[in-house]
This record gives sequence, structure tokens and C-alpha cells, in this order.
Amino acid sequence: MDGQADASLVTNVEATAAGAAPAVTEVAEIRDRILEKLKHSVSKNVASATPHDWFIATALSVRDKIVESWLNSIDNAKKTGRKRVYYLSLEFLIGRLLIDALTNMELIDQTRAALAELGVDLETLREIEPDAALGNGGLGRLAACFMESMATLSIAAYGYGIRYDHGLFRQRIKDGRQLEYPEDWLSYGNPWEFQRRELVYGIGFGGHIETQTLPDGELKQVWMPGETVEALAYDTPIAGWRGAHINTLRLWAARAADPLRLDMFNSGDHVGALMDRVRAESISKVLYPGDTSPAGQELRLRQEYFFASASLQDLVRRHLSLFGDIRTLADKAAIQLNDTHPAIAVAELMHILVDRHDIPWDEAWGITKATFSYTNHTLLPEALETWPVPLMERLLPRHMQIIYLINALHLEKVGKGPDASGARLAALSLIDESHGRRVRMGHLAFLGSHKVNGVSALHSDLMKTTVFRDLESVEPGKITNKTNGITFRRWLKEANPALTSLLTEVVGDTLLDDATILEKVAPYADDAAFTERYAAIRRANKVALSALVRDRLGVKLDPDALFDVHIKRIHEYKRQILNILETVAIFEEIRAQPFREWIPRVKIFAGKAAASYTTAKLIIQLANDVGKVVNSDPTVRGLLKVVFLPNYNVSLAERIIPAADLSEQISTAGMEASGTGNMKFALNGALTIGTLDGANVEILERVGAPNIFIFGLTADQVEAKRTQGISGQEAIAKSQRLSEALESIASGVFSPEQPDRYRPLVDALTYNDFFLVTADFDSYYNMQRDVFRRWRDKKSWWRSAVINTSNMGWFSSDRTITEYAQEIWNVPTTPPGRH
Ligand code: F58
Repeated sequence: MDGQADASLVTNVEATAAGAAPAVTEVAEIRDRILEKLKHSVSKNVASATPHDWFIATALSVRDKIVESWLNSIDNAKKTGRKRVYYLSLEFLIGRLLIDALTNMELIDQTRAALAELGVDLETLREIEPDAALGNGGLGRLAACFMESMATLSIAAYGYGIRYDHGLFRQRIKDGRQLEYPEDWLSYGNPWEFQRRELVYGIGFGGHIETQTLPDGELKQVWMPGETVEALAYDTPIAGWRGAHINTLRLWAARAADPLRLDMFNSGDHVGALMDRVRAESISKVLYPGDTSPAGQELRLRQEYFFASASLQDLVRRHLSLFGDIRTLADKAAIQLNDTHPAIAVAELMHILVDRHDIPWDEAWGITKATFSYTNHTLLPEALETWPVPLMERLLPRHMQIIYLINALHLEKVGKGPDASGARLAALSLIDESHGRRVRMGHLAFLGSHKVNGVSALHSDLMKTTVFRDLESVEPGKITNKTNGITFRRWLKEANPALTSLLTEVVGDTLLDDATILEKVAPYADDAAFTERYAAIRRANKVALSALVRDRLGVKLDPDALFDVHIKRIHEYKRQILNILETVAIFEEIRAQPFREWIPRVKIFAGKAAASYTTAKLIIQLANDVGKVVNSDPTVRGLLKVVFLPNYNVSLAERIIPAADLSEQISTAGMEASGTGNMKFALNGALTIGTLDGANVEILERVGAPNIFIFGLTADQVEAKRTQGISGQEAIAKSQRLSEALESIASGVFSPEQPDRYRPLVDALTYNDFFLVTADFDSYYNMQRDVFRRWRDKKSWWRSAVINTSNMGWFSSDRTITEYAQEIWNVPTTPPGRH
């Protein structure tokens, strides 16, 4: 079959797409297990069970299977004494687990059939599960994909994070505006987790340091915290593909050491008696507490230290109980810092080694560096964490002392080098003196690690020439690249089962074991029978998404229109506004020339803006306002629709991505570290319109220029342009379309009730266009016309779509994790299916 489209196979797709019927005995066994759970764990019978009860019973029945394999995995790691990987991340954007668990345990068809026998629809249960939204966006989702791939590759790994009571806020759109509500994923309980009551760690804050003199005359620093909070462990098993290996996601919840102050309570101060408890438990209350206030900043630092310290205490305890000697830590543990949020762990490990285990400083520093590695996810200066020295000194006095000493020794070393100018030392220092004294967490993570990585080739290169230029010159070769990836189990099989069946017929059923075999699909790009079926699957997904849009927004979509999709966090650098401007320009043109042959098109937006990010929230409102006007304009006749789907999350992404024709990846070049949505879309066959930014560059390399729509300034050009000034006036003056689109927004065409609502957005683009929207507008607009031309030529469109899918195997997170394992962690991997 290699290289040749096999026509007989393609005509047979229907017969095998449904898969072989699951064995009757297995189905009966699963049905009985679910019934048993329903009765003894949920305490309901068939007649009284609600859909939620069925969900819990089904989750518990698959969980039992997972647990068997989990205990084996833990035993096996112990027996083999192999090195463990610890992935420290303040975010794990997991999404729903039921379908994922069933898929990875290869129980999905049997369970669907078993539930059907009981009159229950698995899809209904799927929708009942709340999304575990313990993350903001790409960084958190990457951590979730990595956990799955580490299990798939049988790496003995733990994810460590925080068990937030409330994950990312629930977004509602009212009158076009974003409103934030607390999210409540634990309100019905969580069937996946196990509290480990025996594991409780004390986490200190504040207090003072006492200096003791040891018998040999050496001084020892002893931290006496003023406050101690307890960290409680909750474990969730993470199943890898085919269930051969299961890892643990251990999330920490905060609890006060004392449930209440009994003396205060008895004296009548019932609220005051709970104050300490409220203060302690606020640490794991919400994901990313607003940090615009000093109290919010302090809470964020408390979260970071709380989870870093609990995780390190836990892994050091495990290491000592298994291997007995703290000095071998780096041989048996690799700790990955997911961005700088856990970077305080570097100082914490030094504190544990030096203060608790009396390891000499230099040796402790050697162990620390050999154990840690650090992933950077952004070059945006405002996103690079720094903490005010006074805050750090008050909350973590011993850690501040340790950071000062790390810094002193580091600067002493570089001071002996050839260039030891004041400016260079200031740039290399762990302490930024330019805006009050602040600790640079990126520097701490860099110095405390043996490897530092970016998340796409371009991003890793830019790290070396921008924020980490000076540090890279001190330790050349430390920065490496690990281009992000995505798990195909969730983003192909679970999100798009019909496409997966079609692809599996061509490449065989080991597709999810080794995604690179997708290459075998390439020859089918020219096979009409195949592309027809591929297109039919897309259409069915679009029909399903249209039903969802109708239900949620009351807007009717034409499934034959081009679905042009822009879903991700709302941020100026991601340039949703560039997309809106093109929408407005086309809207004006349709109204001016209604007789032209317009391509019916639907612009789909979704995404959340940080609660305090005023401009991003205004962009959301603009998208909604434009939708309101465009969708109801009689001249437009439905040829252009604009929808903003509220409350974007992992589950919604799973519905939208398989229905997308065009994927918008249009960030200002040099600003999107990688992107992973871009990979999910291309895998599912959407064509990308994008800038040469992040992983788009590598997608282009793999799919080839004819199969992707690249436009706009390059990262170098962006840098050069910015040095000439960032006013948009010149670009606007040159482009009539752009100036008209801006004018209609500024004059209130989309906000007649408040005509100047968008004046601030238009003014920013005109005078202070840092993200170079105006500079890229014409190039984007023209590329969108190329998209139209290509869409008219359906054969060519579907050819490109198939070529995209067939070249996405490399973007599997199994490949990314294999690279981390070999080049950073030094741990073995076992590919799935080879057990
Ligand atoms: C994202 N970062 C990058 N940060 O923007 C994206 O290009 C990349 O693909 C992804 O990481 C994975 O490497 C990101 O998602 C955050 O969400 C921050 C978390 C802390 C608060 C501010 C946002």
C-alpha cells in the first residue's frame, strides 16, 4: 500500500469504520461492574439513578481497572529502582477524564455497549463531567498532554501541582461583555482522585532565622517560620495509551494546622476563630488570584512556595526511603520546572540539602543544578516573574538569604571573566535593581538548572538573543529547544473519532502508538474517493458544531460555509483584532457590492481574557458587537456570520477544532512562544493562516508552503520596525480598506448606543501599535483572499487538508517527551505497544 492509494480499501472504509463489535462477555462484565458501583458506591438502583449517578458509577468502574495497572506501575518503578521525573507545574489543564480514561484503557466501545444495554448514552455522561480547568491556557494544557505522554512512554513520573477549589473562571457574555464567575468543578465530588491522608507536609512562612554555631565552629542558619500551613495530597491516576503504565498527578490542597481557634470561638468571636483557617486555605482556593493588589501578589507567591515545598519534601522523602542517600538525588530524580512559577524550588532544595541534611554548599549546588531543568514559555517582559525583595524577605527569609548567596557566588565568578562591566553584572544579577529591588525568577531557574529549553525552534533561538542573552554567554549551550507537542489520543481519537477511523484504515491501528505513520496518508491526498470521505467527516463535524452554536447562541450557521476559527486566550499579541478588522472590511465590501460572488464564511471566536485586562475585554466586546450587526444585516444575507462562543475550555476546543476549515494563528511574529492549538487544527485538517511565529514555522517546514497561508512581518522585521516607531498612521494612510474599517469601528457602526466605545482601541492602533496590527493588515487581508480562491477549488483545498494531517505526526507529544527524556532527564522510554 505504501505510496499507492488503494481504491478497494477506500471503498471499504464504511464497513470497518464502525469497528468490530465488542465481545459479548466483556460487555456483560462491564455492565455488571457499573451496576455494582451504582449500587454500592453511589447507593442508587437503576430506577432512581440520575445521569450524574451513572457518570460516577461508570467512572468508578473504569477507575478500578486503572488502579490495578497503577499499583503495578508503582511497584515496577520501585523494583527497577529507575529514575523518576517530577513535573512541577502550577497548572494542569486536564479537561474531562471519562472518555480519555476509557480510550486509553481501550474500553470505550465495550463501555458504550454496556451502557446502551442499560438504556444510558455514553455521550450524555461525557457532557456531564465538569472540565478540570486547573490552568489558563497553553502552558497548562501542555502539562496535561505531557502527563499523558509520559505515562504512554512508561516514564515513572509524577506531576505536582495545586488542587484549586476553583479553576479558571467561568465566562459568561452579557450584552457582549465578559463576566467572570467562580468555577466549581468539585461541587459534585471528583471520582478520579484519592486523598492520601497519611501524607501531610508542613509549609512554613515568615518568622526569623537563628544562627547556630556547630561544634566544628561552622555557622548554621536555622529558619524558624512564624506560620505553618499543611499541604494535603490528592492523587489522580493518569493512564497512558493502552493502559500499560499509569502515573500519578499529585495535587496539594492547603489546610490550617488547627481547624479553629477554640478559645476565640468560645469567647464568642465565631468569625475571628476561623481567620487562620481562611488565610491558610486561601492558598489553594483559586487558580491565578488577581495580582494587581499587593495582597494578590503575596497570595501568588504563597501558592508558589506552598506547592514547591510540598513537592520537594515529598520527593526527597521518597528518594530517601528508596535509596537512602540524599547525595544520589540527581541520579534518581529529574525535576522539570514548568515556567518560573515553581522556580522557588531551587532555593527550597538548597534549604533542604544545606540546612536539613548538612550538605556543604558547593556540593548542594551541584546536586541542585544536576536535578533541575527549566522550560520557558514566554519572552514577554511583563510575563517574566520578579518578586519584590521586601516581600520575599518577609515571607521566606531563609530563601532570600540563600538567593543572595547564590547570586554573590555567581557574580563573583562572572566578575572574573573578560567582560565584567557594571552593566553586564547588573543584567546577570538575580536581583533587578531597576524598578525597586526584585528577585528575577527566570534567572534563578536558569542558574539552578542544567538545561533550559524553549518550546519551538524560533522561540529557543530568540531566548538566546533576548532575555537570556547574558546568561547564555556565561553558560553557552545550556539553552536547548524542545518543540511542543500534543497528545493524539485526545486531540485526534477522542475529539474526532470518525477521522481517526478513516486514517486508521489507511495506516493501520498502530496510529496512536506511533503517530509518524500518518505519513502513509499523504498519497491519498490525490485520491478522490478518500478526500470525499475526509470532507464528509468534516461536514458532519460542522453540522454538529452548528447545532451547538444554535443551542448556545441562537445563531444559525451554514455548514457549507468556510469555518474560519480563532480560539485561544484573548491577548493583544494574539491579534484577534486583526481578524476582526478583516471581518469588518469584508462586511463593508459585501454591503457595497452585494452582487459579487462572496464565499459564505463563518468567523468563530472563543477565548477568555484575564479579569483585569481591560483591552482584551474590550476586544471580546467588539467581536460580539460586530457579530450582532453583521449577523442581522439583511444585505449580508448570511454570507458572513460572526460568533463568539462563551466559556472556552478544553471540551469546547474538542468540539470546535474538528469542525474548523481555517485555523487562525496570527500573532505578532516573535511573540507566541510556540502555540499548540496550531498543531491540533492542522492534525484535524484545518489549513493554517498564520505568521512566521512559534511552531507555525515548523508546521510550514513540514506541510510545505503550498499547504499553509503564511503572511506578515517576520520576527526580525518586527524588531526592526519597532525601532523605527510603532505608530500605525503610515500603514493606515496607505490602506483605504484599513482606514475605512477603523473608521467604522471608531464612529460607532457596531456600538450605536455608545459610539465612542471603541475609540481607545482605534487610538491605540493609530498611535501606539506595539503589536503591529496595522503593519500586517494588508498582507493578512490579501492572504485571506488567497484562502477564498483556494476554497473555491475544493479539490486543491482537500488535498492540502490531507497533506496537513499526514505531516502532523512529528507534533505528537510522545516525540517531545522522548526528546526531554533523552536529552534533559536521562531516563529510559518504552514506546507503547512494546510491553
Ligand atoms: C503558552 N503560555 C505560550 N502562559 O503562550 C504558548 O505559545 C505555548 O505554546 C504554551 O505556553 C505552551 O508552551 C501560557 O499559556 C500562561 O498561561 C501564563 C500562566 C501564568 C499566568 C499568565 C499566563
